[in-house]
Amino acid sequence: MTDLETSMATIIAVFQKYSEREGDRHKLKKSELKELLQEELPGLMAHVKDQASLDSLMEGLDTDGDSECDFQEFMTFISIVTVCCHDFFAHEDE
Ligand SMILES: [Ca+2]
Ligand SMILES: [Ca+2]
Repeated sequence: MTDLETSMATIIAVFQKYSEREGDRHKLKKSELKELLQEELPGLMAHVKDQASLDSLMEGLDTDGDSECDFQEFMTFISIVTVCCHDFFAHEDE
């Protein structure tokens, strides 16, 4: 596989690793999302210290309002975070 194909497969595998733990196998409930963020995005989570911040992050992600994060919602979140990282590193070169 190419680097990009591997990256896409990795994102899917990471999502499933957490979404399968409890309840709906294809969705992240808040506790699963929290574990994913803490274990896979510790740098980002350093800025999400309290429960209120996590709650508002989860609400922002949950566009269809079912209190779970499905893969589409997860990808939207990953896209935003990745674009922010890209912008950050783009400005570092200036
Ligand atoms: Ca689940
Ligand atoms: Ca949802």
